[in-house]
Amino acid sequence: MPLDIVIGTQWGDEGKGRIVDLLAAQADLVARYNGGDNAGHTVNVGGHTFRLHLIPSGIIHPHTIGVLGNGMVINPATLIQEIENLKAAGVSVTPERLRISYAAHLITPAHRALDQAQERARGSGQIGTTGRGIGPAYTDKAARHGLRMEDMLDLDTFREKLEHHVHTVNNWLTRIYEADPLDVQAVVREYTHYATLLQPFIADVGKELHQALLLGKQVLAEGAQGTLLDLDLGTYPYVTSSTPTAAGALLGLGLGIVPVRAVIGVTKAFQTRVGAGPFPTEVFGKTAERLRGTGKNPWDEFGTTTGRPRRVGWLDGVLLRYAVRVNGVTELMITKMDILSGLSTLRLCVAYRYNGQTLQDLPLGPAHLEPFEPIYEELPGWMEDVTSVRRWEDLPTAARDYVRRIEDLCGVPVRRVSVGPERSQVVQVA
Ligand code: 2SA
Ligand code: GDP
Ligand code: MG
Repeated sequence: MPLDIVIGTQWGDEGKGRIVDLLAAQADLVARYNGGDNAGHTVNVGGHTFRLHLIPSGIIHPHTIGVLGNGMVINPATLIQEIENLKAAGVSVTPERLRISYAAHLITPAHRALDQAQERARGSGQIGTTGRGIGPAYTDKAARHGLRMEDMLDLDTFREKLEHHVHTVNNWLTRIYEADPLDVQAVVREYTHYATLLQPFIADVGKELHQALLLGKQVLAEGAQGTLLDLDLGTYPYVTSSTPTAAGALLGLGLGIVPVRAVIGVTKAFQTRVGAGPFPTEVFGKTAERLRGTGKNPWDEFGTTTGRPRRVGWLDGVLLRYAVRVNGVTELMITKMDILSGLSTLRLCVAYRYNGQTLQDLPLGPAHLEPFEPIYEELPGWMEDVTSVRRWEDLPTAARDYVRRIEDLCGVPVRRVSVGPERSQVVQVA
């Protein structure tokens, strides 16, 4: 029963989309299990750039089936647009190829308005959410008055539930946040239209995935965001509202504790974060500009969903070890090695200093990182352009040493490194 789980080991945007695309060549089903259209997963194939927010990146391979699990929160407007965009790019997305859990929750314009109003109200304490309604949709789920995909199957009760939901949120928006109310009937009309389009896709995906695994099919679970944004295990409260870590895959797909073959951790060769919250290895000035890029290249460090510039810094080995542990990572994939070309010296955080002590590990998880000062190891960089390298032995020695040092630091092998955004720009580690 081969189930592989791909997760981000940092604060998201590690390049999970491109790695899932790579691994999906061998998968039968590719399944997203958490988050919603806050995610932005980019895949480049033959010069075409796909930016996926909800549909698993594996869908680009014509032989796969894409699954949206019960752990997700789905904005139907984004989903329908994404289906259309994929179709226009020649990727067929039919109800046979895309299966959506009946138990996934819906995001409405009311959730989005509330997310944005709540962020405004936080003032200087903003989380820096994507404004996509993620937090409010998961709040409704936990409060047990959320709307689920299955509600779309009975239009009469769906309309009633929607009316009640938008009325309730309108009350909060106007009374608590002094924001404008939404037009209830406009939302109801819009969402009943979406329901008629999406009904054929709704399924018991947990059952289907279970059956597929029993038949020996290969399932690839695709995490969104990253370990340090996990609601329980991340830099709380500067986190998202879902479970991006590997354990979220089983629950978020409706699977039991089935055997997992590999937990593949995707790690960017440096650190990035979008939104507020602690970031011990953050850098500013020229180095930051160098790592971030200017926005001219599509792979520069700007949000795939919101376009926000990402904060950047050196790779944090302490947080990476933590991510390896809490996910049960069995192997790593390092992305964006090409971005480090041309830096004469690289810094790698191997421990923290706190109160005069050297810490190899986090005493109480990653929520309170502010007082920790990174202890860096300096490694020689490399000047060569590596974007056309395809064999391990052709990478500069300094690049290979950097990868080996990361393996030493976290105790798991690095299987592949990527040297550019295109599907083919990958090197198998010997
Ligand atoms: P939210 O909207 O409630 O999930 O925001 C809470 C925190 O989670 C962060 N978050 C993300 N971080 C990195 N990448 C994400 N996806 C997009 C991308 C982000 C974008 O691929 O670039 O376009 O800005 C993502 N989604 C959520 C968010 O920044 C908050 O810190
Ligand atoms: P995800 O959310 O983890 O899927 O990552 P994003 O798609 O948000 O951000 C990763 C960005 O880096 C995308 O623009 C990718 O096309 C790009 N990318 C991925 N791997 C590489 C790489 O090895 N080199 C370069 N230059 N870009 C890469
Ligand atoms: Mg992303």
